[in-house]
Amino acid sequence: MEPMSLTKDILEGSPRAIAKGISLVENDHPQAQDMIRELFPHTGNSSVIGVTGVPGSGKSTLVDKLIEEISRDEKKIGVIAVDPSSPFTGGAILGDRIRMMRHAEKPDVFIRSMATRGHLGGLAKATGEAIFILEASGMKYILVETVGVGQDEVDVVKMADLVNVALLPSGGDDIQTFKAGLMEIADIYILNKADMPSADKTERQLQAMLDSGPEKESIPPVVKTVATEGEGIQELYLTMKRIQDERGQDIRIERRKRALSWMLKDIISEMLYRPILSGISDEKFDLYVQKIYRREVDPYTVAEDVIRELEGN
Ligand SMILES: Nc1nc2c(ncn2[C@@H]2O[C@H](COP(=O)(O)OP(=O)(O)OP(=O)(O)O)[C@@H](O)[C@H]2O)c(=O)[nH]1
Ligand SMILES: [Mg+2]
Repeated sequence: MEPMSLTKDILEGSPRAIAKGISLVENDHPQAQDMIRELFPHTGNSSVIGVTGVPGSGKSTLVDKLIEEISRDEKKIGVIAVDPSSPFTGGAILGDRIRMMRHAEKPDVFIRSMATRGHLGGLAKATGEAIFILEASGMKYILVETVGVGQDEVDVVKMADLVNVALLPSGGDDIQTFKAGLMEIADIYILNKADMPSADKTERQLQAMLDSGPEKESIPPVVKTVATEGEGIQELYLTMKRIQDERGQDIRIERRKRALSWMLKDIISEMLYRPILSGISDEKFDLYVQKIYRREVDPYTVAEDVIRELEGN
């Protein structure tokens, strides 16, 4: 079979084709599956860097500055901002997040936002596919920004080879990661907004927390940054490289396999789910919900009925 011309254009690094490919993935377009199939042999060779953290901790500003820093070494950089709030916008987002878009003018930097909602097959699958597209297009570094609230978002960042957790100074006694459940996944802590007066206090709290934390092979380093000024960004980049060098291949392989296993589960459930969902009309579905709501029937019985009916067909 002739490869799709879209696939060929993605492999050649055409930004238009990359954007189109990610749209296919976003919209669960039937063509997406063939495209990913064809791209797949060309994937798996980039460095995928996650940047997560509580809302407003400066993730987008950090990514913006990291693009600048990394592009000194390596020109081809892809960025995926997984955005929980905005519906899919084709990469145009308002406010501070738009700042990093200035890099989108550069021929070898590709930036794209993806909405977290509305993926039939789950967020891990959609993001994983977008990463495949960027890898196949020859991006050597792929940055994935995602807000660290909610299990889905946390799972996405766990697909990265290296996870940065951004924190900001807090006046209070608590460290935000406790709440967000990001403790276990950080390879590097970025204490951003180090220009704020409470930064030193937060740094001490964080260090104390890390020192008293559960036994770990290595305690994640803490890098202080003022992202708006670009302060600490070079150190952050060097720390990322150092960790990746020190670790060797084993951890990377383990992470890659874990990401693939999530994707595979998503893909299997989507393949099972799609015919079932398309087999029920919206009206019928609403009717079921009504019945469940009135306690005429429980949701398990309905689910079994639906599946049995489809199997009968
Ligand atoms: N004072 C100070 N402000 C900063 C710093 N870094 C980012 N900001 C500001 O903090 C605000 C939030 O920054 P973003 O980069 O949008 O944060 P974010 O984590 O991407 O936000 P969400 O994607 O909405 O969760 C913006 O107004 C930035 O200008 C910093 O180092 N110091
Ligand atoms: Mg952001």
